[in-house]
Amino acid sequence: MFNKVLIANRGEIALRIVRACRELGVGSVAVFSDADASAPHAREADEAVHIGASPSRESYLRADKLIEAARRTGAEAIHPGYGFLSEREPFARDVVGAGLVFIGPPAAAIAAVGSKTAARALAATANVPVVPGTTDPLRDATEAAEVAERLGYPVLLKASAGGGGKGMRVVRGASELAAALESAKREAMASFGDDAVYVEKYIAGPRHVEIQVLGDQHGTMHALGERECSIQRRHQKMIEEAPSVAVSPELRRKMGETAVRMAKAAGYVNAGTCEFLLDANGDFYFLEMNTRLQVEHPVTELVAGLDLVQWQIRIAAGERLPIAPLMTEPRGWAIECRITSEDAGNDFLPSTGVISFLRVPGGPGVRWDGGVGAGSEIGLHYDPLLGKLIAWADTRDAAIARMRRALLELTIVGVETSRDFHLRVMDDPDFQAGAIDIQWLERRLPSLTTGDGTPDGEIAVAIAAALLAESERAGRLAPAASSTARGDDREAWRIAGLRDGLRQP
Ligand code: MV4
Repeated sequence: MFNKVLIANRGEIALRIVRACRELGVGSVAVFSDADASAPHAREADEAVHIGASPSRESYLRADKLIEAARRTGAEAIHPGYGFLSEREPFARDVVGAGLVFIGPPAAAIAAVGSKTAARALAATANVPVVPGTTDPLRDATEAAEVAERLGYPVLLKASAGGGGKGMRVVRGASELAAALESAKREAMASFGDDAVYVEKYIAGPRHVEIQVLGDQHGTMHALGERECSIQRRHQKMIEEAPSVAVSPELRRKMGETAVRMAKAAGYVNAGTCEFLLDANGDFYFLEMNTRLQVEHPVTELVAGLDLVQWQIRIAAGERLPIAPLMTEPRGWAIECRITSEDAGNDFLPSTGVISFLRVPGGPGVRWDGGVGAGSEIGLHYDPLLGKLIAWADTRDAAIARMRRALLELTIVGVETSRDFHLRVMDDPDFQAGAIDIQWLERRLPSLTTGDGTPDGEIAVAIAAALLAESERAGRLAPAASSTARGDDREAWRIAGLRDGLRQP
């Protein structure tokens, strides 16, 4: 096992990796930018190295500084987390070139599935179902029309270099095709500097279901069940769960075998994810492979009963996975809500400020993977994820009730957050019935983001009074500085609680 691991990331995922290292008895080295000088991830790690200015390209995206920090501190391996450099083939190669271990797949596996079209072609050779269509770029509108006619409308134009839905166009009939091709090409060129576009049959109203895989360096590869990730907005996932209401044990086995076949074809090692579209008939189609630990990995951990980050580190150190399946059937149900500093009532506008108060939920079956504390300054340098709230219970209904309870306990003062939005989703009849697909959230947004009718001024006064009273009790404020009498203190919390739906009036 390693003596020391450098964590090339920040926020909740850096802290998550620190925790895994500590449980394994492995030392941890955090890195931090100017903006993160007093961030929890840097404080909690055994050591912390300053790597540059606040903008990511001057810090968390600087491969040279990260590798140098590992060398200087004597770390033997680098965990990239997600985002930043985690899926960059050159980074994985440079880490190994510097005599360090990359805690992730081999650079060649990242390359094998890095481009969507390369992954699609590889899938086809591995007998992994892909959406019917082309892989080679369309030469012109005539060829596009021929292929579309053969597939049958509606079809979907996709940018070969694509990602995040850029350069994607639904085409419902021949008359729309030429114009859609032109605009898809234009957008692809503007976004990726490459105007190659190909065409697929359009799958209407599917779910986004992904399979977690885990493989060691000795040829053992396991599937760890699915995650349902259909609740997303503009290609940003907001709520994930495991298992999926749409996946039977039989389908789980089939999708699992398919994902393992795909991963083996890519020469994959470590934790990875195969993304699929699952249609209403139970047919599934490979979309792409993510070659990193994912944000939503905790829901898999809770129903599989294992620690994915610890396994990533153990696999990178050369350990063997058991030959027997790590998970047969998921146990219970897990749901994750991404808590972001975004104002759902205002088109999810990023909100900035200092977190003046943070109450983290607890109790049975509740997990908070956070990256901020009271005093944290939330700016615009990094993505707005403050933390992830994960609830586990025996059944889906009980997990929803538990998530609702935990969301009510979660109190963040100082920035707007997505908490209330998540509460509304938990209370939504469609969500409760599991009747969701990839378009559900955007269809439903108007009713999920309207105000709750409680005057903001009253809430602010109640929370401020309660905070003041808490400070006073903690001795941070002299009683004279607080105008809050004992009785008002309880009253303030009562008003704050009413707004939260914690108590009946
Ligand atoms: C599709 C599709 C329907 N039919 N392909 C969106 C981003 C890219 N990764 C793949 N995407 C889609 N491909 C066919 N043939 C619908 C989507 C899609 C989507 C997929 C997964 C999660 C969210 C989505 C939101 C909109 C569209």
